[in-house]
Amino acid sequence: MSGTTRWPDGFSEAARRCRRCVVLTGAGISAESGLVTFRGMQGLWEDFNPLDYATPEAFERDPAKVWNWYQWRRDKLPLVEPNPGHLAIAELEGLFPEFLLVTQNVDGLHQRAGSRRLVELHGNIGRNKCSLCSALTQAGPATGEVPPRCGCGGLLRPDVVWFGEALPQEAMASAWEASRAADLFFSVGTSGLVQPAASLPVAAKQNGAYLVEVNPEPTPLAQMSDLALAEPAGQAMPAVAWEVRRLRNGKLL
Ligand code: BJW
Repeated sequence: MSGTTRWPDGFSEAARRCRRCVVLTGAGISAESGLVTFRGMQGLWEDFNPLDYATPEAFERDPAKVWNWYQWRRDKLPLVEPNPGHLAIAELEGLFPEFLLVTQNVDGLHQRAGSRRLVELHGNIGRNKCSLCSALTQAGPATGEVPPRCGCGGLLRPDVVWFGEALPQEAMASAWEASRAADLFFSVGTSGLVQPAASLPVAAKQNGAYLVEVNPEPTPLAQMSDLALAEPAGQAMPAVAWEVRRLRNGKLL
């Protein structure tokens, strides 16, 4: 969709009337910043088995291997920037009376793009968590011991959610509440395969939201979406923000 393309009437109506907007993002939103996604060709899971890197059992078996993998991913973050997709989502936040960005990403790029009303479902790679006392600390530069230890003696791990672990309770509760109440819901750059995040757009749709999916590849969600934009997020989301701004003409209500 570009600024000159005709948007479906259903979208225009939903965007004009919307009071509560939710955007769910996944790794695809950061692809155009140069961060690889998890699934699909050239995804992280092509080269790294998630069972060896993204489970508590993997960390117990070989903490140094898991720590080094996350350190390798952390080291890339200062080298990348938010892209037009992140920036457009940050702009959407100011165009609706109520707005929540629910991200599965751990890369912090939404915050760097200016998003403030957001919850992180899978944690943040910029923090560490003690595997013994659960104390949280900012991740610092590499030190001698791998992984480093907390003051209590426990091994530090990245503060991210691995398979089989519960999602942060407060973030998940906010995400459910906002999704069920949403009248406009965008699912952007996620394969929709990982639960419970994948159920949020379904809950929104079942509760009457107009559902928009943005993903260049087909996903299970496309079938139930009111509008499926098969485009990269860095192209689609600026066009969405442009159209929403035009339709709402600066009005929040
Ligand atoms: C673009 C693009 C562009 C590319 N523009 N788009 C019910 C049924 C079956 C299984 C389960 C179930 N409930 C729970 C489970 C188990 C499991 C699960 O879902 N497994 C399935 C995979 C089968 N879920 C869990 O274990 C979760 N925990 C849980 O449910 O706990 C219950 C519990 C309760 C109480 C006590 C104890 C437990 C935890 C899930 C944690 C996921 N963690 C990861 C790693 C995070 C840390 C890290 O970064 O390393 O999170 S896995 C990985 O997948 C990461 C992502 O956030 C997540 C989702 O992936 P995402 O973002 O969708 O990325 P991709 O790569 O899949 O897709 C990218 C998309 O972008 C593609 O579609 C592209 O086409 C698209 N794209 N370029 C727009 N330019």
